[in-house]
Amino acid sequence: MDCRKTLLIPFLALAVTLGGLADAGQIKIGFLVKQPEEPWFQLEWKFADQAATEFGFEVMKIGATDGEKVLTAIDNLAASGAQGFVICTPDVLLGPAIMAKSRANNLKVIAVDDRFVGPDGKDMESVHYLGISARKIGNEVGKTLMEQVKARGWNVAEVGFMVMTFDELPTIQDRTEGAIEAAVATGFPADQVYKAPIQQRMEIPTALDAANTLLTRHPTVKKWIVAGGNDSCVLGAIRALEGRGVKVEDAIGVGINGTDCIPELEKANPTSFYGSFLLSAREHGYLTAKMMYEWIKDGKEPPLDTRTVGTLITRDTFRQILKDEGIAD
Ligand code: FCA
Repeated sequence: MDCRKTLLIPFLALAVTLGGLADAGQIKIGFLVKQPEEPWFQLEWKFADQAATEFGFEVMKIGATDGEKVLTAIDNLAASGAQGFVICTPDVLLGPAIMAKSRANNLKVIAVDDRFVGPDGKDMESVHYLGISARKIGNEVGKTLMEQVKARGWNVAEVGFMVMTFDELPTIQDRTEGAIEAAVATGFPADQVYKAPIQQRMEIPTALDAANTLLTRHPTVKKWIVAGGNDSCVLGAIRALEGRGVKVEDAIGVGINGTDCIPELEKANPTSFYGSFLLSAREHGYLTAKMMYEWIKDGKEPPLDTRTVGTLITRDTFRQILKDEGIAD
C-alpha cells in the first residue's frame, strides 16, 4: 500500500464518522401530502426544502394518499428520528387517529391546507393549522365572475352558475359557498346556481364527470360561469363545456390555487378558464416547515391558526406574478 493510501483511509473513516455525527444531530421533520402528483403539493415540498437548506434541517417528503399510508408513515418517521411533521391529510376525519399516533410517538404536528375534523364533526382547533382564508377567497372568485359577466354585457337571466363542490372537505365547502354568496350579493339569481358534487377526489376527470351530469340536466342554459374548490375542479368543468360545444366566449371559469392551471393559461388560444386565485405555496411549504423546525429546536410554539390570502392571476398577468412568487423563472 503506498503512503498516500495509508493516510487516506483513516482520513476517510474520520470524515464518515463526523458526517454520521452531523446527521445524527440534525433535526428531521416529515412533510406528508395527500396528492403528491398535484403541482400545488410539489411546490409546498419545494418551499419546505428551501427552509430546510436555509436553516439546516432535513425534510422527509412522503406522499400519504390514504389513511393506512399516513399511519405507517408516522411510525416510520418516529423510527427514523423525526420529531414532528407537517401534513395535508387525505381525509380530515383521520384527525383524531393522527393525533393519537403522534402523541404515542412523541411527534409534533402541524396540519396544512386541510384542517382536522374531530368526532363531533367540528374543526380540531387545538391542532396547529395553517390554511387559506377560504370563504374570503371564495368571495373574491364570485366577485371576479360577476365583474366579467358585467364587462361582457351578459344578461344574467341567460346564465347558469356551475359550482363544483366537494363538501366532505370544509375548506372547499367554504370556498364554494363564498363564491355563491358573493355572486348572489352582486345580483346573481340564487335559483340559477347549480351545484355539481365531485365524487371521491378532486381531480380533472372526476370534475368532468360531475359537470357532464349537471349539463345533461340543464340543456337549455346558453352561458355559464364556473367556480370550484380548486383549479382541477374548474378545469374539469371547462373541459365538459368544451365537450358539449359551448363556445369559449360563452363560459367563464375562475379557479383557486393558481399553480395547477399554468399550462391552461399558457395555451396559445384562450379557453373559457379566465383566471385563478394564486395561493401562497411558499407560505404553506416554507413557513410550516420553519415553524415545525423552530418548535422542535427552540420550543417556540407556532400560532394555532394561521390564514393566507390569494391573488388573482389571468392570462395577462400570470407570468409576472408567478415570477414574483418564485414559482416560475
Ligand atoms: C386543499 C386542496 C388543494 C389546495 C389546498 C390549499 O388541500 O385540495 O388543491 O387548494 O387546499
